[in-house]
Amino acid sequence: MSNRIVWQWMGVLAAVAVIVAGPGCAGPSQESPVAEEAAAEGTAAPSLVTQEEHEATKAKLTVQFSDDFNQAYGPPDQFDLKRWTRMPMARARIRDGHWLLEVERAPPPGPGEAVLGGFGTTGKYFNPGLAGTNGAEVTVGVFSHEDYPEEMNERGQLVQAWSITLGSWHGFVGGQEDEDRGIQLHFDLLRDDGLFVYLVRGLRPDDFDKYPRDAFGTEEGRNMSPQELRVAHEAAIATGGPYVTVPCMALATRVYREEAEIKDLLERPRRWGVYLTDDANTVYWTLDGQVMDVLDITGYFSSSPQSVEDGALISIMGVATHQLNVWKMDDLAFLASP
Ligand SMILES: [Ca+2]
Repeated sequence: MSNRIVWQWMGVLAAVAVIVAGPGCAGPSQESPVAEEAAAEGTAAPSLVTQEEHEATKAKLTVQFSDDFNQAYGPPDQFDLKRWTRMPMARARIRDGHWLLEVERAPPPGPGEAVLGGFGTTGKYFNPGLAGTNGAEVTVGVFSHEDYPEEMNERGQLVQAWSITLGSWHGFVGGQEDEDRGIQLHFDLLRDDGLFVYLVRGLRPDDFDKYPRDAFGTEEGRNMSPQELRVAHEAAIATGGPYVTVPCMALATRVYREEAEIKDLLERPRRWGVYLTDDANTVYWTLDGQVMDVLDITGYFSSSPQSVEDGALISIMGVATHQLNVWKMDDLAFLASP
């Protein structure tokens, strides 16, 4: 493993601390602070992406990478380690035409210390400079883990989190170098609390002056209980727009509280997508092809063009607290405008 990946892994651990402490609740956010600023300066705000625009654009994209996982890779790796770089703790297998991402820790079974792992593309994808439109889609099926006594469950504990990150490094958003750039779609399932879906980007120093902030990473936050941190996080989300939640800049947050809607999202295969369009000035995510949240991020990638001059790395990661954690995925595709 290169020093660079080790260093990045330290950043990942910071992200996990946030996930385990538990984020808060909110409805969908579609604020666009950059657009607001542009309006204030008297210039036209870039138009955001409609469902019709997404479908028309997507129809013209070319597939740069795809895998339906119908072909097993065989021993010793059991996975395509030419196109993928394995990160610590992670294993992959192909079973019944699906990609199983496994992250495991030592016994005993049941909820305990959070473990994380995943795979990042060995090479870069998408257009140079993220020009035009670039996106990734993958179907995520049912998450599974080992059996354990039910009484080990605790309210608010992390059940599982999954992420897809498009950026200049391998791993989660959080703890990168100043010049790194990346965006991430991830969801966290907290027991008896809800499913939280976040669209985030890397933090920039001036974000702290521009946006509301929760208590993660603050001096006062260091003395807070997990519950107090959670209340502060919910207050930041309740502002309805982007907010700083160290180590991320949260652009949009959706929270699903009802058991039926959580099951509907996690207990049958759903297709999660994340796109950059308008030369990476706009980011959005899709669920089963439907546009969910669209944000203007003008200036974010263009302030470090060298970070994505050859395209971006794509990482798919899982975090969970069981002994053996398995995410079942299928039909991965990376798309780019010609
Ligand atoms: Ca398949």
